[in-house]
Amino acid sequence: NNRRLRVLVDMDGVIADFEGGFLKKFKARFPNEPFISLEDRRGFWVSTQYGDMRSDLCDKAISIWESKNFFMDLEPLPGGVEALKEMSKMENTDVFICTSPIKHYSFCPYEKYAWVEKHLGPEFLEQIILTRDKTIVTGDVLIDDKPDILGVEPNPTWEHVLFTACHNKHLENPSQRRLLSWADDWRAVLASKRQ
Ligand code: BVP
Repeated sequence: NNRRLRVLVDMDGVIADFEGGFLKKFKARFPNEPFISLEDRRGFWVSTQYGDMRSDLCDKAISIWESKNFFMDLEPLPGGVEALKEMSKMENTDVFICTSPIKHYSFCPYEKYAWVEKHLGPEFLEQIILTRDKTIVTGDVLIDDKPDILGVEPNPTWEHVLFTACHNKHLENPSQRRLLSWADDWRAVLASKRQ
């Protein structure tokens, strides 16, 4: 089998710490408001869980990631940058960062490019796919922390491997493979797709 392997890797929650960055900036900007600890996070949408706690907290949460420097300031998640650099050097392997920007476009798309250049290097700018619909992107595997990845294509080419995050760790779906972190065996996941 001499076909190249195409790996799609999500950004927020997989290589960049969206949840940690959000909580830190939410507490700093709204020190007198209640917040949800990472331990208590449930559901992919932060805004939904904050809105369920108190309706006005939905817009307050959204204001955090719509602010300048939110995406730029996200810390890399442990091992993510190293894993992407290593897989990009593997033979017959193409790695793309596949990430959905928010619709408030003033800062997010620019800062995602700047983050990749800063943490992965300028050569990785060639590998960025910004899309709100990941189902139309072809690949062998998509490593993503969002449990349900839907779009216009009912049968995406990729296998979605769920990357464990605070909001999805309690979900049980035997038909979905997981990577528990970048310390987990991502090399075996790639190897399984080369068969
Ligand atoms: O740009 C990120 C943050 C944003 O959605 C995008 C998710 O991209 P992927 O990780 O799927 O590539 N986002 C937005 C909201 C609420 C919007 Br209203 C949210 O609660 N969580 C979240 O991640």
